[in-house]
Amino acid sequence: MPFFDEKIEKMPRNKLNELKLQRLKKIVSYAYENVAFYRKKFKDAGIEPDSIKKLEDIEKLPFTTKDELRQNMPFGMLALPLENCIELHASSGTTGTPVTVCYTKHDIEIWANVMARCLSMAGLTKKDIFQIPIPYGTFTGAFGFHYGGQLVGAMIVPSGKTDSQRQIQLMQYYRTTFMAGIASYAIHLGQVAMKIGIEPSNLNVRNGIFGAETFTMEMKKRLARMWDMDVHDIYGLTEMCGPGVSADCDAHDGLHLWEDHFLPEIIDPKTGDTLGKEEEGELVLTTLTKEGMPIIRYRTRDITFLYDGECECGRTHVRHAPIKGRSDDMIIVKGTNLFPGQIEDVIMKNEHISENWLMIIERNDMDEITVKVEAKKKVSNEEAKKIAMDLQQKLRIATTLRMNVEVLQPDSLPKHEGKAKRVIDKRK
Ligand code: DLL
Repeated sequence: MPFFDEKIEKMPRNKLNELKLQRLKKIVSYAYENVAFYRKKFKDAGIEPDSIKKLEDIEKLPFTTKDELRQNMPFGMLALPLENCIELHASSGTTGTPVTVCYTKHDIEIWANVMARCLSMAGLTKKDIFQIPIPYGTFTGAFGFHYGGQLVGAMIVPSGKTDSQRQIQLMQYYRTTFMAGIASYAIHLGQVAMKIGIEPSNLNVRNGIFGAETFTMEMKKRLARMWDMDVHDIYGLTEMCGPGVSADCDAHDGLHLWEDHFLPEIIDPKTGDTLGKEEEGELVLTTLTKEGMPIIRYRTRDITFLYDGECECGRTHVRHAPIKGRSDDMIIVKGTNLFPGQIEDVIMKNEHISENWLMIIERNDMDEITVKVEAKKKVSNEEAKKIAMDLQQKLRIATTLRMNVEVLQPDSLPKHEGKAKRVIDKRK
């Protein structure tokens, strides 16, 4: 494999734990000494950096939340004078003030390194023509794939924000073999290709790596079929670096999380208590090597679980299940917890329905959910009714909730070029 750091990726567990502890001690002292926010927070909690003697001592440290980062934006969380940073990126800000992260040269090098690991684990080589149809901007997506792809040595096609039809033309022209991006956008691209008479599976793309939003197993299968390609899942967030925290190998059995740079924990989102292996909860991450903006015990809000055990690829870094959703995406309807992914799973299993869907929740006398889907082909009222009844029944079995289902004609719902918005909660 062209970019495979065997010494790190297959490091025996005891060695990896030693390295993590050594780095944890260092980053906690570094944050304490250089970031006023952490100094105050640790002092308020009665913690000194040398309270960290073993890995479990991390539980003594307070969490960092997105709101706290926001209160200190844009540059209040830096551990170094701004002149030491060479680039910034920001979260999309869909839920409030964007979180800005500043990178030193070293931070960018580490980001490129973990991205290169993810990409080559997914099969990228220097022989690939690697198209990146993600806007290049403050969003971390495009630059992360770009830096990692460069390190692997692939030929990058930085197609960025180019319109969808042209993305397909570029794929045809350059004979793109590998693409990155957001899963729902890759589906959209496939549909655009078909509209202009090109079967996506007849293009040269044989591998894709997607993330930035929850995408279910059924969505992965659809993407794989549509493009006749292998589909990999990549996870990350601006606060850590961007994409590159974890990705799945060819075993497709969970995502390997690069523990030499990010320390994961799973907590109960309600109580903050640490949970054990294979217990589902909120992922909490600590940066172990960040210079510009170290973050200690960051509450990601992403729901997953961790599991050990040897992976057939030989990598030793812990795996996590695909992200189930965000704890703040979890909707409570009629007292039942519901994740949009549960709906998507049912919808994707229905071969008459396209990948674009929308859920609207209203409160009349009671909570009422309406799921709107698009038929793949034009349908009569009779056919639409039949599909709707079938979906309604399956959604009820999967979620225990009764939902209204509307089957619309193709292309009726809004399209998304970035992260898809699936839920409109009118009760708020
Ligand atoms: O979305 C980074 C990224 C770009 C990852 C491209 C992968 C590919 P943010 O905009 O800060 O960064 O959003 C981070 O997106 O906390 C998750 O809720 C969600 N997310 C990211 N990757 C996945 C994934 C980028 N593979 C937030 N599966 C995270 C599910 C994901 N959700």
